[in-house]
Amino acid sequence: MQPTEAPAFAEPLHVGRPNIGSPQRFHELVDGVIARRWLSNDGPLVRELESRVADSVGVKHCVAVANGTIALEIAIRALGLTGEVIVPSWTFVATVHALRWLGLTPIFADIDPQTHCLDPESVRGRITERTSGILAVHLWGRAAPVEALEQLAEEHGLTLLFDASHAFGVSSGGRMVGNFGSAETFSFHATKFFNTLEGGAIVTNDDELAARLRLMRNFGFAGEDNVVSEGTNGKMNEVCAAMGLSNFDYLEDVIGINRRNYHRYAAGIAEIPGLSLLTIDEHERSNYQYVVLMVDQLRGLSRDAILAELRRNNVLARRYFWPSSHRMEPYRSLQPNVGSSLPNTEQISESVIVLPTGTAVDEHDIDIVVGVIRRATAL
Ligand code: T4K
Repeated sequence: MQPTEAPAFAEPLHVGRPNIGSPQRFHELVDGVIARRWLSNDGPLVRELESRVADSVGVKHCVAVANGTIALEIAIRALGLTGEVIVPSWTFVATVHALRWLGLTPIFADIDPQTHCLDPESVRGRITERTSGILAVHLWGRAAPVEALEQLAEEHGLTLLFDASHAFGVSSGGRMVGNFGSAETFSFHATKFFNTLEGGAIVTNDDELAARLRLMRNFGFAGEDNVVSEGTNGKMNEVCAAMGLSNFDYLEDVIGINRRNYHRYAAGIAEIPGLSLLTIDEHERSNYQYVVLMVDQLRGLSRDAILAELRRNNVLARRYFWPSSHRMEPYRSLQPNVGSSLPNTEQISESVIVLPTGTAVDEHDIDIVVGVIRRATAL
């Protein structure tokens, strides 16, 4: 495209444009919140949302919280992790920050380049006497290798926690994500396919752990004047729960649109040499919320040149999660040479572009985006 040419889109096309099920239902629910004057702290809408999430995942307990990061922090604390915890660098930095925030040492393991999730063999090689747990991520909503990680954790007496921020509504081996490890955490941030404005949840089948999580979410209060444990403020408020409930009935519609979008992209991208989409296992349930384009730099294509061309055309694609966490502070300074032991992470982080999808994007938009990409690869 010549610099003088008009962009393909007059308005920006975002990755992470929120899906909003029913504004009318949201307003009705918020009216109820105001009328009741119960705005936060275990309110009726939060409880209803918790039971809907738990039912849909088929898990015993759901503890709704203010965001996905505090979900991780509370879960890590409640599980009593200490010392070193093995984690992928190839994730949103919140996963790693949650460990560091609590004074733990993140130990980076490499990923499988086919799935972008932790490679169990790389995890095995990082286990020491200081390791207390594994924090695995179901990246892009594709389940991590849960069986292999569960086996590894059992073999070495480690706690296994999953950051399932991307994987609400996803299954692995026919079981819903939310049922693996000691606990799993979700993010319901505005940019997730299911959002509560800001929000998140911890799910578990462990009764005692669930009780601890509930206490910690609310400063450790077990009654009006009775603090029985350490705690923080992780509470979800009622307006966030109202957004979640008003979106809940549209979950399958949103997934259907994401699925349609994914296949439209896949068909277009398949015709462009050197490009591919991260595949989705169609035998499992998926939320199709991230469309991840892989650029084969070995064929002389430049990820950043394609991205620049997309952006010039108002397609605000993202380089998630570049640079990888180990190349961000404070990890870059603390472990400056760790990159050499993470070859797949290093390679993948240079080749990914995340494309816009969700209810704000239709098939016509996708054809235009694919056209921009095709032209960019020919430049
Ligand atoms: N673990 C993993 C694996 C995660 O991916 C995340 C969060 C977490 C843990 C932590 O969960 P939370 O504490 O966030 O609940 C975003 C989100 O802030 C973050 O939630 C998400 N992952 C991450 C993948 O992406 P940014 O900085 O890229 O988001 P932002 O605000 O730039 O928005 C992205 C795009 O979406 C923009 O181009 C504009 C559009 N947008 C955004 C918002 C907020 C809208 O159109 N409307 C909006 O309201 O991090």
